[in-house]
Amino acid sequence: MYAQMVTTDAVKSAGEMSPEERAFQERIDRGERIEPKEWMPDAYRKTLIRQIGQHAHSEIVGQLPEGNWITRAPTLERKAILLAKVQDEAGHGLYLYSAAETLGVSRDELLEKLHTGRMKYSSIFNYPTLNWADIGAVGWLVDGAAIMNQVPLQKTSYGPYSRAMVRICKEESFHQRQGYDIMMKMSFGTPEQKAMAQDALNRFWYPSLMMFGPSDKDSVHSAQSMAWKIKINTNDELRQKFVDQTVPQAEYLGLTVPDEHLKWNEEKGGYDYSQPDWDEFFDVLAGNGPCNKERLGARVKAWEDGAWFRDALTAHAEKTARRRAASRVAAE
Ligand code: FAQ
Repeated sequence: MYAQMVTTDAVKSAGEMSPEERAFQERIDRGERIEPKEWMPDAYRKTLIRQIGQHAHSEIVGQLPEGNWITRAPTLERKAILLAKVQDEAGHGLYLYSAAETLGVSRDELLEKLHTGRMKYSSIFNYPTLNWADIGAVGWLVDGAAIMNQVPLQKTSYGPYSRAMVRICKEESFHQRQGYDIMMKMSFGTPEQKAMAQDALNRFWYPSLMMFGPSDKDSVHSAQSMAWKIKINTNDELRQKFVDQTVPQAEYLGLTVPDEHLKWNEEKGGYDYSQPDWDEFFDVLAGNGPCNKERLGARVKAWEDGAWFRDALTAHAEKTARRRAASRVAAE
């Protein structure tokens, strides 16, 4: 089973809805934002927790493949840029965990689910970054795919999520540009550098296409999530837009997209392209990608290593509260 049992695939018709559900759906249809303390169907809340939580996890797990390259960036300037980007990802995780918390779930609960494999993070981060060109490819393709997915989410129906997305999207576009800048440097550099850039594109192309999720016919959540405007576009619509945007960028770099069937289709006004290997995608989701164990292991270790710090903060807060209470009693 590759999806969580949050039943969202059967969209209720207006006749099947309770009066509360109908009023809620009408608010969504009018384009109103739903705010934390307002009534919402339980499945809407659960779907948001699932999506926002998974998104938050992706941001913090996504720090790992890039963080690995901070010490090995080729120049001081590249190091400073990469450091800023990796810090931004931590910030995105924090905004998103905070948005999820407004739905009544704690950050600790979400992290516990991540650590025990009950929540997912984006499949892309289970692929390794083997050399510096991969850092370019991650910025260009992975952040590029993330922006394609997230710009529409600025209009998502849940207020805290849509507001978090506004800032995240601004930062993601800096991330995408820094990645493309690395790819330009390498593609217009020595033949060896260009070969590294091509190799990175070859390895990251299909995993980037997988970021948008399974094809529409296999997407279990799309129909209900779109009715609730938790998702604005289908997985295939966004994947197509990403391909159409990225192919000319690859051409500018003089690189070849690793797809022999890639062809401009005048009629549809977009490229025809090959699907990724969906068996590989489901296998990565099942925990069998090249880096799943390493990534999850690193997150669990970070959590365990931080236990003393969380304990110290709690002990300090308790001690301060006790002192305050004692001085209040003494003053009375
Ligand atoms: N990886 O029915 P659908 C980033 C799961 S942020 C893993 O189509 P849905 C920034 C899906 O969760 C990247 N799992 O599901 C960055 C569901 O399983 P569940 C993350 C995937 O929710 C850059 C099942 O398959 N972005 O990269 C994936 O309608 C560089 C059925 O699929 C977001 O999370 C996948 N690729 O659509 C950071 C954006 N695809 O949950 C650092 C918000 C599908 O029932 C460095 N999320 N699944 O167990 C979304 O837009 C949606 O959740 C989708 C999936 C489009 C990802």
